[in-house]
Order: sequence, then C-alpha cells, then structure tokens
Amino acid sequence: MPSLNAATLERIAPELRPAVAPGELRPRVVHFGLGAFHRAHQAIYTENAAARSGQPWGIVAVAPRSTGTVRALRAQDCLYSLTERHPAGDATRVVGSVVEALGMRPDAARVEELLATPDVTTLTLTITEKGYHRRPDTGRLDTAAPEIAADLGAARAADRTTVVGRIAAGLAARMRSGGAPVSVVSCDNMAANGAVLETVVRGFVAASPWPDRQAVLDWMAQAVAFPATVVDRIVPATTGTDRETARAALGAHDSVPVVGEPYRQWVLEDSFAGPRPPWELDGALFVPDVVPYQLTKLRLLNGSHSALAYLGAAAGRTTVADVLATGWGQRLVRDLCAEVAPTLPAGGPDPAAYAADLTERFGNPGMRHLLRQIGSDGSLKIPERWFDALRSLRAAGTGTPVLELALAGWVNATRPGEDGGQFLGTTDPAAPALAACWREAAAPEDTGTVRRLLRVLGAADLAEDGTLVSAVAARLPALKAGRVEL
Ligand code: CS2
Repeated sequence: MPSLNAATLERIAPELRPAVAPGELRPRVVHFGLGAFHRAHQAIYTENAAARSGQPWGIVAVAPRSTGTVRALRAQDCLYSLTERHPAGDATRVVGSVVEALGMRPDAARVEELLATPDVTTLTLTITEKGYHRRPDTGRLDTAAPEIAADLGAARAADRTTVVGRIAAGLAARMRSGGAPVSVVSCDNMAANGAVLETVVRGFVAASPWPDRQAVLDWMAQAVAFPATVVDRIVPATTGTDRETARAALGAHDSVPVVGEPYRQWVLEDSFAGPRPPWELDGALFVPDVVPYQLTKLRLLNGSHSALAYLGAAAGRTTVADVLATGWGQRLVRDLCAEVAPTLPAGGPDPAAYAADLTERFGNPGMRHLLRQIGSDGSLKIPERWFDALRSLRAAGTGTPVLELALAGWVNATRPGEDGGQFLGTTDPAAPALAACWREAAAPEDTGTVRRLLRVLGAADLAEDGTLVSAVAARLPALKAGRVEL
C-alpha cells in the first residue's frame, strides 16, 4: 500500500482530498505544538478559511520537543488525514493546510527567520498548561523553573527549549528587524489564556539580559496582540486502530492520522494586531469578550471531563464513553454542571442545554478517549477547571457536594502507585511533590494529606477551609475501594 504524500494524493478519491491545493499556500501562520488537537482543530479552520477566501494562509507547525511527528509529516509532504467519528460512522479526509513541519531546536534558524518575517502575522499555540511555566501561587512566569532559567541564559536560539522563551526571543528579533505587528494566540484550556500568555512572555523579556529589553516591552505593548480564545473539539490520542481506519478509507498509509468528534468550536476575542486567517468563514466566532464562553467551557466541559477521569478510573473504567455507560456517569455530568452553573457569567451558552449536549458528546461510542490522558497533569488542570467555581460557591454559602467528590477523586488519584508512578496510571509534572504529601498520611481519610496536596497546587485558601477538607477526606475510603457514591 502506498504512503500518503503529494504524489499519491491524486489517487485518493477527490472528495477526500484537501479543500485547498497545498502548493498554493504560503507560510503565514506559525503554530507551536504539533499534537493531534492542533491538527484536528486550528488546521481545519485555517484550511477552510484559505479555501473559502482564496487567501494563501498556510501553517508552519513547530514541534517544541519530539521530532517524531515532524519527520513523519515531512515524509508525507505535510499531508495527514482527519477521521471524524460520528455515532453513525466515520468520515475521513486529507488535510492540506500545514505547509512546513519544523523541530523547534533542530530547525531553530528557520523558526527565527519566520518569526521575524512580516508575511507571518499570526502565531498560535497548543502547548498545554505546563508549557506556560507559571508559578502556582502568583500565576506569573516561574523564572526559577530550571528550563526557563536555562533559556534566560541561552546564548543561541538553538539552545532554547521553552516555547515561552522561543516566542519572547522571536518577538525581540521581529522588533529589531522592522517590527511588523503580530498576534500571538494561546489555544490552551486556561481562563484568560491571552492575558496569561502575555504575562509570561513579558515576564521572560523583563527577566532577560537583553540590553534593549525595555524597548522590546514598549514595542510589544503597541504591536503585539494576545487575544483570548476558547477552542473545543474532543481529540483523543491516535491509536493503531485509528491508523487502520485511515488506511482503509484512503487506500494509502498515513502514519500520523488524527481522529476527533464531529463537533468543533472556536471563539476568539476580536483584538488582532494585523492580518489573520478569516476563520469566521469556517464558523469561528469573533466576539468582544470571550469570558462567558471560556468559563462555560472550562467549568462545564473540562470540569466534568476531569471529574469523569478520576472517578471513572477509581471505578475501574478506561474511557469517557465507558463511564457514560455506567449508571452514574450521565448523572455526574448533569449534577456537576448544575452545581457550577450559578458561577457562570451571563452571555454564554445556556448551561442546561450545554450539559445535555455534553452527555451526548461524551457518550459517543466511536471515541476512545482515555481517562488516563484526561487525568494527567491534574495539578495544572483542576485549579483552572474547579477551583474558582468552588471558591465562589463556598463564599456564597452554597453547598458543593459534587465538586467535593470530584476533588476527592483527584486526591485519590495522586496516591503513589506500586510502580513509582501515580496510583491510577496518570502522570503529572508535580507527581513527586504530590507523592510526598502522602508520606505522612496517618489514615486513608487523612485531612492533613488533603491540605498538603491543595497547598502544592497553590490553593492555600482551600487548604484552610476545614469543612471542605473534611468532606473531601471523608470520601477517600470508598474511592480507594473503587466505589463512587454520587
Ligand atoms: C480534556 C481536553 O485532556 C483533557 O484534559 O479535558 O483536552 C478536552 O478534550 C478538550 O478541551 C475539548 O475541547
């Protein structure tokens, strides 16, 4: 069977080919984070925007770390397929909006050149919460984090390993070579993601040894925009079965296919600094204020995803759809959404209708979304998803039984496992600090452990909330025994 590439594309059925001729696109968007989510989300919007406008918006996708996907994409002339898993069956097609794939360090000179090019007006990022290197207590750049400290001292672009450092240095070089305006768009699941990104990039410049750092900061204030965005599409990690599906549909071997649910959404703050792809032509929504959409998505979708992950894994389930098929999965989603809904600002989607859609999306039997994948990096995810809702409900004197159960699920999942990892197979950059919280545990329902864990997450206020801590601790013995009592 041939491999998918520019030469074999013409043998693929016309309706499965990209909406644009890849050769007609130019590198105008640089994206950091070459994971499946980008390839199933922003790459699709960009391809359709280019096709519908006739404008040549092509993406240069940069992998911050591993170069495996870069090599595989290059071998396929940057073509790959997307399979949408509809409950009624699959729909596969080839995506053609990625025009170049680069490794951030091995291809540092090319990345540097692109970041300074006036034709590149839009940078996008999917680097996950941990890519921002924020201090858990202040939310600002952690200049003492080893990778950031090393990047601050790096002499050459090729030595930089963090995307924050890479973008800060790229923006400085852009200013020095003419300073064309540019927009830098965080597509990660964090409240106020635009402001978060701006804070860490400015923090990097301010802490740098560059003699012109103040000039860079002044230029950034007027020429660089950091719009907030809300991205949404469920995209599980690709499996061998997914590769088989792609091969059968295309009649060609694709080593880097992606699969996703049919649903997708993109809401962007309408404050860009220069030309950008007309993503609205593919349904993206440009609004003055994304906050109502952002908090609804983070607290309802991502919030219930994390709850399903920890409670489902405790009950011995493997995927989100497995949990939805239990007696309590749907109820958990609906109850969590109902509990959190009063904390959402007006102007977003209707929470009850949103919750009903979620149970349908999560229950899609074609999707194998692993609980382990969602539960990983919990120390960075759950503060975004649960804590502000928890704080405002408790401040208002409202009960929070579902969030307490969810939090107990996370606490349970941080137990050190026998193999040195986490108890339920999740991974987390804070795993050693979390495991240390269990060392002094007096009993399985020890409140001291709950307090220590919350402090690791920078949530000293919640650790001081005795009623909350006791309610969470009281849930632990049942969860440890695999029982979810909703
Ligand atoms: C998930 C998200 O892995 C996770 O933590 O909650 O990736 C989720 O699937 C997306 O945000 C959906 O848009």
